[in-house]
Amino acid sequence: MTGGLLAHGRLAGLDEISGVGVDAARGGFSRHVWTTAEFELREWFTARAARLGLDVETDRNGNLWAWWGAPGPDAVVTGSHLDSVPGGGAFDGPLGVVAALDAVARLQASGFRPRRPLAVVVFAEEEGSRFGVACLGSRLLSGAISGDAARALTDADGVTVAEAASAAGLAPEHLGRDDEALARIGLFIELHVEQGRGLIDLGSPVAIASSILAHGRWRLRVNGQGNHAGATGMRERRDPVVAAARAVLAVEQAALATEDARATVGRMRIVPGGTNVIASAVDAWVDARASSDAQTRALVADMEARVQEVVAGSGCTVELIEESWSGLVEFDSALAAQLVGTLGGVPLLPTGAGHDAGVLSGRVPTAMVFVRNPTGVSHSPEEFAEAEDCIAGVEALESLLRSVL
Ligand code: HGY
Ligand code: MN
Ligand code: MN
Repeated sequence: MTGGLLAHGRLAGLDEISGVGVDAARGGFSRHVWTTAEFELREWFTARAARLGLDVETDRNGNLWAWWGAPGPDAVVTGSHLDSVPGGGAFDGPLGVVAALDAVARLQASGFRPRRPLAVVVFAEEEGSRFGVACLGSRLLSGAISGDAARALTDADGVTVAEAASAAGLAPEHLGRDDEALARIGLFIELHVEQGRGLIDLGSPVAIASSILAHGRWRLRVNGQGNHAGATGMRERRDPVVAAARAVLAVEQAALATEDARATVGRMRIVPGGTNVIASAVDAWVDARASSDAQTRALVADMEARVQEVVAGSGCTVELIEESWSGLVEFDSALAAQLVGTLGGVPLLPTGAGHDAGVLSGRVPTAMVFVRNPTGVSHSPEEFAEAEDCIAGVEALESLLRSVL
């Protein structure tokens, strides 16, 4: 049976989508919400689910639901996301969707009859790679972001969420908290590739999640004086790129000074961006995480103070703008213990990565299953999980679903 899930040494579903959203320039995959690649993934999911006899619907926030049985209430929901970071790996998101479909296929093949409805879900814009706010679909669904705030978000080309949602066939005025859809969820279980080295030495291909670091995204807007690269002496400049470079080092220093903290500048925009132009402004996005809400807030305050100092020293000004916030998540410990028991005592594991399961954990019973990542690398084309471990993940998910359905 397990062999039937494999194609070319990986789960067949991952194999089927391996040509979608390939990013020749960056390597890996770029599959951003409501782009050609992501529409193709939605079609693939719909066809795959239909082959299992599931009824697929799109909710008003662009999340996909494939139902086995009449929709909710008290449904068991499993799934993840299909979008990616720019140049991302094959497993972050899709593994949870493919594993969910495979687990349903196995339950069906065994003649299992669920007593509760089951849905496989695909959340929209989990990475926030297009509009900047991670887990946008689950945040909208649960009310963690308002429809108004979401509609106004823009992508790198200035397209708003409202415009993109409309082009995708949604009614943008209906984006927002969806109590009806939320009320159908009795339990959400998200399977995900591990995004660190936490499982490598634990002797188990799978683990159950215990917690997620508090984290958020901030934008540093550094303003200087646009000018001519040849005609402006080195001591006459107020160059925001130089100031931003110093700010990046200050961000690193702040994170190094906080226990178990992480801070990353992974994206910058230079305005206007010309080789012979001293820039007038720079946007630098900071992803900061730490082990409690208070520590993360303190990290950001320390970072801001350090950044202000070095930017002022460069003759520029800086503004810190919070773009999203996700408080510490501690998954329901009784539920986690129950699932650990069902799987025969697998490890409990914290993570530094955010997930739709984290967003939903404040509203519905939620748990996560992690599949071992032999290198710990993620958000990179090198992200990997062994086929046997992915199969073990499917089997674990099947057992968990069987135990709660
Ligand atoms: O950014 C995160 O932690 C997640 O992978 N979206
Ligand atoms: Mn990710
Ligand atoms: Mn993910």
